[in-house]
Amino acid sequence: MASGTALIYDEEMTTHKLLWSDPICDIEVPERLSSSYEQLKCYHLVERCVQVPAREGSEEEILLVHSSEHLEVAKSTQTMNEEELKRVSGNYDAFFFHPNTYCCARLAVGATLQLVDAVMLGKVCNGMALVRPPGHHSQKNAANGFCLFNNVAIAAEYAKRKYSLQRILIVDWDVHHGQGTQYIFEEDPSVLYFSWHRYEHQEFWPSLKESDYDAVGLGRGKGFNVNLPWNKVGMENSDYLAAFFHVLLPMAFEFDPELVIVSSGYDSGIGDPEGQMNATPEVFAHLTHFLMQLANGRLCVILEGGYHLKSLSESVCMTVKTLLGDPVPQITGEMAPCLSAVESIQNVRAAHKPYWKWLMYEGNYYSISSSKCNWQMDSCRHSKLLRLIPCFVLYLGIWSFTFVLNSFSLLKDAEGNDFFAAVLGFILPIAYSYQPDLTVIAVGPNRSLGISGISLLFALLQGLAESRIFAVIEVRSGAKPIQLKIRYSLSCQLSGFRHTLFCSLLKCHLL
Ligand code: Q9C
Ligand code: ZN
Repeated sequence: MASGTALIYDEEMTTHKLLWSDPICDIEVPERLSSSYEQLKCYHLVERCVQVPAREGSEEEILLVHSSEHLEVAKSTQTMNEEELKRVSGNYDAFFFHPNTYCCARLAVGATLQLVDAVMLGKVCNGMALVRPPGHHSQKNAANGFCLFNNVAIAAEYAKRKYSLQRILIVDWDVHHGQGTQYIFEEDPSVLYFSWHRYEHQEFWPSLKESDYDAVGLGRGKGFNVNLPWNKVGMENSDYLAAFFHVLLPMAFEFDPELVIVSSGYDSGIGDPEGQMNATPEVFAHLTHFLMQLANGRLCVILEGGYHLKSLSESVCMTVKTLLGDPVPQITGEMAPCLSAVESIQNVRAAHKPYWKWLMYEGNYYSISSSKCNWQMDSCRHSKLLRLIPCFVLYLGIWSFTFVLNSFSLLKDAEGNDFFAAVLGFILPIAYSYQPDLTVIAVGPNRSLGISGISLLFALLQGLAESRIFAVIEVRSGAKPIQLKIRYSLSCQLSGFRHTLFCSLLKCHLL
C-alpha cells in the first residue's frame, strides 16, 4: 500500500479577491488560504508532507462537468475592468470576479486533479489540496456561493474516466449544501454524494427544497444522494459523530468506494459566522480518521468553505495531522446527539431504507440487542451508567464485543457488513460516549470475523484513547498467530484458554 500524504498549495490562489464592497461575499478572503498554510508550517506539518505542485486544469477537464458557455464567460472576465466584473458577478448568487479569478479557478481544478493523480498512481496514500475559489456550489452553467468551477465534481468525473473507477464517495462536510455537486451526480449511481448542511427547514441559504433528506437521487442514481439537513444551529461534535455512525459510515462501507473525495469546508466548525455550529477542530481529526478506513486509504481532501480564520486553520491542521497518521486527539464534552440531530438522522435513514441493505436488515440485529440500542440515541444516560464502573478501561473487549458477535451468530444471513453496521451503530457510539483512556479488545477463538475485519475494528477503535489499545487475542494452540498492523498498541496473544476463563482472567486484572 502507498504511503505518504500529499499537500498542494499555490500562493497564486490568494490573488482572487473582492474588489468592491459586498457584505455577502466579503468573508471569502485570501487569508483563508495563507493563514491555513502558515498554521501548517507552524506545526511542522508542511515538511512532513509530500509537496505536490498545482497545475492549471485544462479546458477539456473543466468541460467534464461544465458547459462551454460557462467556461467562455469565465474566460472573458480576465480582461474586464472593475465595472464589467461587477456586472458579470451580479448575474450569479453570491459570486465575485477578479481579473485573476479565472486563473485561480483553473489552478484550483488542476490542484485537485494533481491530488487525485498522486493518490491513484500510488505516489502517496492520501492528501489535501488548499484551493480557492472553492467548488461545491458551482453548477454546469453557473457560478454560485463563492464557487466558479466544481473542483470536486470535476475530480470525481476525471477519476471515473482516467482510472475506470466504478464507485467514488464524495463526503461534503462543509456547512452549506453542495447543491452543485448534487445536480451533477444525482442520476449517477457510481458517485455516492453525502452532504450535511445547515438547513433550518429551508430557511438557510441556498434555501432549496432539494437540499432536504428526501432528495435521494434520480433514476439510476436513486439511493446515491444523501442529504442530512441540520434544522438547528449549534450542532456539536456528538451530532457530527452520530451522523457518521448512523448514516454515512455504514452506507460507505456497504458502497465500498474505490476513492473517497472530501468537499472539506470548515464552516461547519466552531466560531464560523456562516455555520453557527459548535464542533471543535478535533472532530475533523475523527471524521478524517474514519474516512481513512475506506477505499484502501485513498482519500483526497479538498478545501471548500471556512470563514473563521483561527477555527479554519486549526481544523485544516487537525485534518492533515490525521492524514499523516498521528494519533487522533480525544474528544471531550457531551456525547449525546441533540434531539433535532436525531430527528434528521432518523429521517434520512427512513428515506434511504429502500436502497441500502444495512438499513433494510437493521430490524434483525436491533431487535436482538434492543435493550442496548436505546443507548445509542441516549448516550448521556448511558455514559453516566458506564462511568459507575470503577475502572479507566472501556469494557468493550469483554462484554459488548462478545455480545454482538454472539447475537450475530443467531442471524441467518449474518455477513461482515452486518457486523460492521453493529460496530458503527452500537459499539462506537458507546465507546465514544465513555471516552476511555485505554481500549481493551479481546478477540475470542470462535469468531466469524476474518483478519481484515479484525483490523478494521481495531482501526475504528483507534480514534479513541489517543490510539492506546490493549489487544488480547485468543488463538487455538497450533493456529497461526494473528499479525495486526497497528501502531501505538500493545497486544498479546493467548492460546489454549477457554473463553470464559479468559474473560474472568481479564476481569480480575482490570477491576
Ligand atoms: N443571502 C462556501 O462555503 N451566502 N460557500 C449567501 C445570501 C453564500 C458559501 C447569502 C455562502 C456561500 C463554499
Ligand atoms: Zn460552506
